[in-house]
Amino acid sequence: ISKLKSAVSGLNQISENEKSGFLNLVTRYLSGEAQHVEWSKIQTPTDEVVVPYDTLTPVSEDPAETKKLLDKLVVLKLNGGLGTTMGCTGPKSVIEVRNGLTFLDLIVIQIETLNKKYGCSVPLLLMNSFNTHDDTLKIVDKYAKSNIEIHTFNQSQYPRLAVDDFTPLPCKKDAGKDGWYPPGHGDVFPSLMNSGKLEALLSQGKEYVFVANSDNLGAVVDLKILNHLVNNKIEYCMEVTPKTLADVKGGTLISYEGKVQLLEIAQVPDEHINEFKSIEKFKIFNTNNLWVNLSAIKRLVQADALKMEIIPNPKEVDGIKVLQLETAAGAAIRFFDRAIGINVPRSRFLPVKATSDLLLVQSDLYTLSDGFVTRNPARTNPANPSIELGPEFKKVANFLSRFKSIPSIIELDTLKVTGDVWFGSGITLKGKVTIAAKPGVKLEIPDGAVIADKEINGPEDI
Ligand code: UPG
Repeated sequence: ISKLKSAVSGLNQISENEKSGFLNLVTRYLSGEAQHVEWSKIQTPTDEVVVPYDTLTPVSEDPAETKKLLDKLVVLKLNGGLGTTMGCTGPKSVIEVRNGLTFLDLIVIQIETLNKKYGCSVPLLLMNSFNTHDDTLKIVDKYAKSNIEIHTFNQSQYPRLAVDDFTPLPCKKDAGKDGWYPPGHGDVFPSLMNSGKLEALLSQGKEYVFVANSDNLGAVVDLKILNHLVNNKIEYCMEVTPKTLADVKGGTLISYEGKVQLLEIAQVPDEHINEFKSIEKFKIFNTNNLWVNLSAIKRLVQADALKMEIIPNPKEVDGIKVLQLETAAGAAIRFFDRAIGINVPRSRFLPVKATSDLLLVQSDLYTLSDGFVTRNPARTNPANPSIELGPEFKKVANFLSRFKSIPSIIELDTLKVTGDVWFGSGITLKGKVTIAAKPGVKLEIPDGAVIADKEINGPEDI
């Protein structure tokens, strides 16, 4: 650590706060401080700890009361991540989701609508990383005339560590941006404080921050939740939702030694992995929609009390094995007083992680109004279709070029597409559909085709 300390002191690209935050994280990691979970002590949280959404008290119909409530709120979107997994350069939030509007456009329109409706002034905060800062600022400029205050701040920038000798990569070689990393969204708490934003918000009378992933289209302000938190003086609330077999990796909430706690798959002993993944014992998972009291954040950051589990993330830069240590915002739940989960409807979790999710939200399964994406009631099946697209569709640009228009999927159950497949316009897909082009052969689905419960391997099958 002392060797590392002197190496880090020479890194003049980062602040003193960043240097000490980084050294603390590495020290904690090296000390092997891990949060071991004793399996037999895990208890299923009661309805008092994970409150069912339907039991929340309805909010007052008086718009003046609603305005009072909203005046306490600030919305923060986690915007440090890039769109690389969807084949895009730049921040993920600038990917166009629907009708030419990006994640960021939709977020701004939603808050503008809220502010107009209730005559309030909920500000939007964007937590950027050094990876997303410049591009985001260019885009935020275009909202200068909107009725919302948009603030941006940067999360920490930490050096990647060379695995062989634990030297910060930027001390070893000039790897440019690749020498550094943003240390996960758990960094939101110290960064909010170190940027001065936390103090500024508190002095404006703000009390709660609603934190969410910028790619979750379902993460909109919910008055019933905010009202519940204010009335019950809740310091931290995590929105969880019933787990389906597709969500086996997400963290779950448990009661442990009298406290509510996030349990991640990485903390689960091997012999219990299947139990963890099953949807019988662990029925809920973290949406990463988090509501946190601002004064409580200040108290805990000042006391250096937020010691979330460290997630080691190994990578390789120019053939050098490196390690980056990260933390997650959801893991902070156990440090707050009066922390709860709220079990929300699935509609509050609509993430876009891959182009198959884009297909869902661009289709007739959803409609868009005032920035809000709403599910089409014409679909009777409560579950969304399961969609699997081959690697030809992985990048957004390729995905878009392969569909003349997005097919109607209201009655679709499953879709699996492999090979060089191209979709015409006005296509309808129903039931279970598999489309598999033969290797090296282009397969075009003609305009207006209606495909129901079929496997298509060539034009003769359509
Ligand atoms: N992000 C940052 N800074 C970072 C890392 C991520 O701002 O250093 C942002 C990122 O841009 C995105 C959000 O944080 O908006 C979430 O990041 P991501 O890597 O997509 O997290 P996930 O793997 O999706 O996991 C989070 C929670 C998990 C939860 C899941 C729901 O950790 O518990 O189940 O979100 O999608």
